[in-house]
Amino acid sequence: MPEKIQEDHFNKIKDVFASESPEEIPHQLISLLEVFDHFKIDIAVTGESGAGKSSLINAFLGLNPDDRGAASTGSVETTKQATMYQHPDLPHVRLWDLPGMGTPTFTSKSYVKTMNFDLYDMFMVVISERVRENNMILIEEIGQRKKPFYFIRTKVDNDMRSQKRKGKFSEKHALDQMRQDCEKNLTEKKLDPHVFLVSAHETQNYEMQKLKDTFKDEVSQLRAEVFASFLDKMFHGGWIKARYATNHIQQTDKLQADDITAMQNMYKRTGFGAAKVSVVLEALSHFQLDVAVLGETGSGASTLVNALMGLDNEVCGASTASISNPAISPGYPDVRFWDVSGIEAVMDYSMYEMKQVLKSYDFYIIIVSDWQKARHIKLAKAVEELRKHYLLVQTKVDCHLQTQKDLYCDEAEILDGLRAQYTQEFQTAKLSEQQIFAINSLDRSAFDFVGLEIALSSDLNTVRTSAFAYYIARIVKQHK
Ligand SMILES: Nc1nc2c(ncn2[C@@H]2O[C@H](COP(=O)(O)OP(=O)(O)OP(=O)(O)O)[C@@H](O)[C@H]2O)c(=O)[nH]1
Ligand SMILES: [Mg+2]
Repeated sequence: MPEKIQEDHFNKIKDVFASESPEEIPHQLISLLEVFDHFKIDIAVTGESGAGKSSLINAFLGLNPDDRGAASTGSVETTKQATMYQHPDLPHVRLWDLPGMGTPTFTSKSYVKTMNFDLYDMFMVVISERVRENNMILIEEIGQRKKPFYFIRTKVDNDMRSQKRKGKFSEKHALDQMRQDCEKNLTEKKLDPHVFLVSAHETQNYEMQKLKDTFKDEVSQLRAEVFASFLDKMFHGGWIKARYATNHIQQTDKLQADDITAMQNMYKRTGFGAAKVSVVLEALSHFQLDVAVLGETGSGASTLVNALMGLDNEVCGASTASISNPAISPGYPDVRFWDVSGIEAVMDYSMYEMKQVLKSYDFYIIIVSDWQKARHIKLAKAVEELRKHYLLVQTKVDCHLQTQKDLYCDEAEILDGLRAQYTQEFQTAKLSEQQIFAINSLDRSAFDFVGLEIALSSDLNTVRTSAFAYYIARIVKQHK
C-alpha cells in the first residue's frame, strides 16, 4: 500500500516526536486535534455603505434574499451591526456581515476602530463601481495587520449594462479594464490579494464560482495557520500577548473555556508550540485514509465503488479500482477506496491471519451477499477485534425484492424483515448494533444509497483523527 503521508511531512513529524515515547503519541495528537476541531475562523465582509456586502454574503452562501436567515439587503443603510453567518458546508467558518463604511452612523474616520478589525482572521473587501479612497483606507488597515484579504468588485452586471449602452462593447475588454483598475491600486500599496469580479444577482456569470472555489481551497490552510499563530502568542509571546490572545479567543468564542484549558495543560506537558502544531496540521491535511470495500466475488463490490465515486456503471471501463489500485474521488478528498472483492479466499484463514490482511485499512464497508454462509459476521468480528469501524451494506436489493415477490408483501415489509433478521444475527454473534444499508448500486437515488453516503462521510470524518494519530505513532516507532 502506498504511504499515507508524503515523505517530507513524515520527516518533519519524526523530528517533532523525536523525544516522545511512541505510546504517548496517539493520546497527545488526539487531544490536540480535538481542540483544533472546535476552532472557529472569522471572516469579515467589509466595504462602503451599499457596496453590496449583504447581497454578496447571500450569494456566496447560496441563500435567496427572501430566505429565512438570509442577510437583509436594501437601497438605504441596512446593516446596522456585525451579524454572523455560518457557512453551510464549512462548519468552522463564520462570515461576518459588517455595517457599511462612510455613513453618519459609521463614519470613515472611526469605522475600523468601531468594527474592531483585530477580531477577524481574514477580510473580503467589497467594492462596486470604482475604487474609492475609503476602500484604500480599508486595505491599508488590513495590510498593517498582516491579515489576508480578497478584493471583490461586485455589481458587475450593472457595469456591463451601462457599458453596453455605449455601443461598441466587448465584455472581455470591459472586465480586463475593471481588473486592471483594481490591481493598479493594490500594487501601489504593495499588496497582492486575489481580485474577483462578481455579481450577486447573476451568480452564474463572472467570477462568483471562482470566488467560492478559491475560498474553499484556501480556508483550511488559513485556519491551521491562524490556530498555530494563536498557540504561538499564548505560549511564546510573553504574558501580555498571551493574555491578549486568550481574551480574543474567549471574546469571539473561537474555543470554549475547557478547550483553552486542555490546550494549556497539553502545552505544559509536551511543550507543543506553534511550529510543531503546524507540522502536525499540515501532515493531517494530506493524510490518506484507506477504506476497504469487502465482498465476495460477484457481490457487487466494484459496482458499489463506482457508484460511490459517482461513476456510471453502464459506461465501459468505469471500474478502475482493485485490491492494488485504489479509487479516488473529489467527493471524498484524501480517501482511497480499495476494492477487495473475492474476500471468500481470505475466509478460510484463521482470525489472526484475517486481521493481518485487514489491519492496514482504516475503515470498512462490508457487503452482505450470502446470509447462509454469514461471512459478513466473521468479517465484522475481525474488524471489531481490530477496534475499527465499518458499515454494513446489502447490495442488489432490487434483485432481492424481485425474488421475494411471491410473498405478496410490500417492499417496506420485506426490507424491514431483512433488517430484523440482520439485527438478530448480530445480537446472537455479540456484535455491536449497526444499521444495514439496503441499496441498488445502479440507482443512486433508490433505497438507502443517499443514507449510506451521508453515514460514510460522517464516519470518515470521525475516524480520520484517530487513524492519523495511531498511524503516526506506528511509523515513528518503526523509525526509532
Ligand atoms: N445589480 C446588482 N445590484 C446589486 C448587487 N449586489 C447588491 N445590489 C443591490 O445594491 C443594493 C445594496 O445592497 P446590500 O447588499 O444591501 O449592500 P450592503 O453593502 O450590505 O449595504 P449596507 O449594509 O447598508 O452597507 C441593494 O439594492 C441590492 O439589491 C449586484 O451584484 N448587482
Ligand atoms: Mg448590508
